[in-house]
Amino acid sequence: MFRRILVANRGEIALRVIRTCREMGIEPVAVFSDVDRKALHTRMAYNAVSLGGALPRESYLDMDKVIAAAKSTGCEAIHPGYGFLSENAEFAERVTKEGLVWIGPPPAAIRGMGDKITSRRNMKRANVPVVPGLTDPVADADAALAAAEKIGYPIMLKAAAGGGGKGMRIVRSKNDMASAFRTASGEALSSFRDGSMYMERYLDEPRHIEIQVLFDKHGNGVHFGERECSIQRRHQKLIEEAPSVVITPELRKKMGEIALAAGRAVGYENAGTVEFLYSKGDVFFLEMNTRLQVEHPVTEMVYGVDLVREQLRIAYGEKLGYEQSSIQPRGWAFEVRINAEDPFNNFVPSIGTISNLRAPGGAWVRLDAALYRGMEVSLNYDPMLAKLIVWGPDRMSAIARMRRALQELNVGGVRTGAPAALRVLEDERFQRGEFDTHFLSTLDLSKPSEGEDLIVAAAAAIHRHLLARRKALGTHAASRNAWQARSRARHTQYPPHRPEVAHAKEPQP
Ligand code: MV4
Repeated sequence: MFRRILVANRGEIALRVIRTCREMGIEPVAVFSDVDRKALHTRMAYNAVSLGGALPRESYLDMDKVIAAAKSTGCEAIHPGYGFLSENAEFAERVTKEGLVWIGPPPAAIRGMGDKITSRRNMKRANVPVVPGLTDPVADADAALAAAEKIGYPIMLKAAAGGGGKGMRIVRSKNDMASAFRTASGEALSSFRDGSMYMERYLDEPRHIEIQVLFDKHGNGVHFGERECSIQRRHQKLIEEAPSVVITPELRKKMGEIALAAGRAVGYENAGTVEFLYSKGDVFFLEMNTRLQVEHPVTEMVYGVDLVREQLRIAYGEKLGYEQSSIQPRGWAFEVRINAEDPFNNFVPSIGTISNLRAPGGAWVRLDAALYRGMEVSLNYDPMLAKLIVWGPDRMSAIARMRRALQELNVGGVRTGAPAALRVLEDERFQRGEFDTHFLSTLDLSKPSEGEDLIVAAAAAIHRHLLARRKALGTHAASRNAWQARSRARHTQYPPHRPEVAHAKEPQP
């Protein structure tokens, strides 16, 4: 197995990968930007390399810096996490060219699924059911009007270089086509430097369901069932669950086979997710995400698998070593994304300094977070602070556990979207499984309920008290930190010495 790998990411996913590395006896090396100097992932790693710069493009997105950090610390491989460079085929190629192992799919597979027109063509060729529509781009509004006559309204216009909801427009009649085409294509050009558009029939009130797949380097592939991701706002998922209430064992088998066919069509290796739209019992291939996803923990809870461990084993060249027949779901899991935002103020971002964290606990409760007291929550990075994941033997017990865990969770210093998730979980329609991708818009989040107001008020009071206390204890705290730093130096779990590294900077305590 690898001796040392670079984790080219930050926050909760960097910490999550580092944790599995340490459990496998692999030395994880972290990288950090200037604003992440004190971040938890730099402290839990074997070594930490400063990339310099504050913004992602100056640090986590800088291929040269990331590769230099890996080579200068003697890493053998790079795990990209999600986001940043995780679906960048050019970076994957660079990593391999530099003699390092890319812990992810081959660049050709990333490209094959990156362009949505190419992926639709690949899928049709592989007899994978795609949403009814065209597999050729529509050149202009006139071509779109002509094509729409064949497909039938309502239409979904999509950017070929888009994905995740970017560059999409619903067109309900031909009168709207010209302006919709111009706007969508313009947005795609400015966002992706590619204005190519394609067209599908719009599926109303769909559910967003995805299948987790794993392929090793020896032609073996398995799927780990579905994740229900329909509870989302503006294409940002809020609550994910596994399994899905609408997926029968027969449909799970069918979707799993479709997902594996999709991966094979592009020579896939490592972990990936095939996204489907579910509408009235039918499923249609949407797109494939060529990375480990934020919501992978709900699959881990229900199938008892460590997906990062499997990624590392596959990248190292090991065979999966198990058959599809041995993969069976057990119980139910939910994940709630804890974002720094105000759900009662149109989810406006919330910035501030983390003053405290009360983490929920108890059986089958997992908090994937990289928060620490004093952490600055800014607009520089993704607003997701943490992921709260729970398991239960059935859906209602998992819902009860998630509601209890959310009520226990307290993050001081910023507002979070947790109250919105609680509103979803206590909604009887949701509990009956009656929801689709529009569900969140049916909730009245205009104001907190009396109880929620109290929670928000209490959190603000705790925050004020802690800030005042820290100010009063200022001098004492400074000396305590120095003592902690000295004691940590004595008790670090790794050999006391650290390899001299060209530009590694010790993360400040
Ligand atoms: C669709 C669709 C309905 N019909 N395509 C959203 C993100 C990207 N993965 C593709 N998505 C969709 N594509 C057709 N032909 C519905 C979605 C969709 C969605 C659309 C609008 C608002 C929220 C949504 C959430 C999930 C999926």
